[in-house]
Amino acid sequence: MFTLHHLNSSRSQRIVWMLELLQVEYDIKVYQRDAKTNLAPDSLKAIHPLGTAPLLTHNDKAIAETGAICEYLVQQTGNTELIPTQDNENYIDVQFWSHYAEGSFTPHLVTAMVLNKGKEKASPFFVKFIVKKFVDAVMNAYFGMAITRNLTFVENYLEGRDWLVGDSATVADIQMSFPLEAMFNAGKLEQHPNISKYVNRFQSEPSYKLAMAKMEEAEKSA
Ligand SMILES: N[C@@H](CCC(=O)N[C@@H](CS)C(=O)NCC(=O)O)C(=O)O
Repeated sequence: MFTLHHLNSSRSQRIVWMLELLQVEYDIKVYQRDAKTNLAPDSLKAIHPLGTAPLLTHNDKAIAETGAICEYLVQQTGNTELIPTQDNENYIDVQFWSHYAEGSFTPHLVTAMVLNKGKEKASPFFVKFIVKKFVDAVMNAYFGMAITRNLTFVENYLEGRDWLVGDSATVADIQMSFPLEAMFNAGKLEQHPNISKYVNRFQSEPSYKLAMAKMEEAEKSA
């Protein structure tokens, strides 16, 4: 039995989708973010020293990092659809999207989110003014451009495609689903019709709906 250590409103929702696609037995242990800091509780550190989500435990082993968890699940189940074998022509593309999601795409979004939170929270007024000037300058000089460049790349790539690689969901889609859905929910994809259609597509997949329902149920009864 696989146990997913899941933090509310977090990347770990992707592993629930992965587990549903694999049709394996699993349970979800829910952890709540601290209401003030929004950080993970210390109890996650008892599972793995990083204390971040997702974490997967199986056979006395604790695994961190979404990409490594996906690799482990595929290795354990022998599934070759979600991550094709190395001799398959789609192998490198699935690897690309999996690494790109966590290595390049999401860090810019997280940095922008943290900077903007700092801008909102800064006080008193004169400090807020300086922080706003600083954050706006950093966003204009780098992060704003980086986010636009990456969104344009994904938008153009999705032209004429239903899935990122091949004809059905793979780990490429699982990895990209969380940051793209977060942007969609924040109303930031109005100028990106291909990405918006893509988000609607994976959200309407039965496996995705079931995963989100199970996750919400687990969160409610935690
Ligand atoms: N690259 C890691 C990122 C892990 C990560 O930062 N998770 C966030 C949740 S979205 C977290 O645990 N944040 C709470 C904290 O840092 O205290 C992965 O994909 O697993």
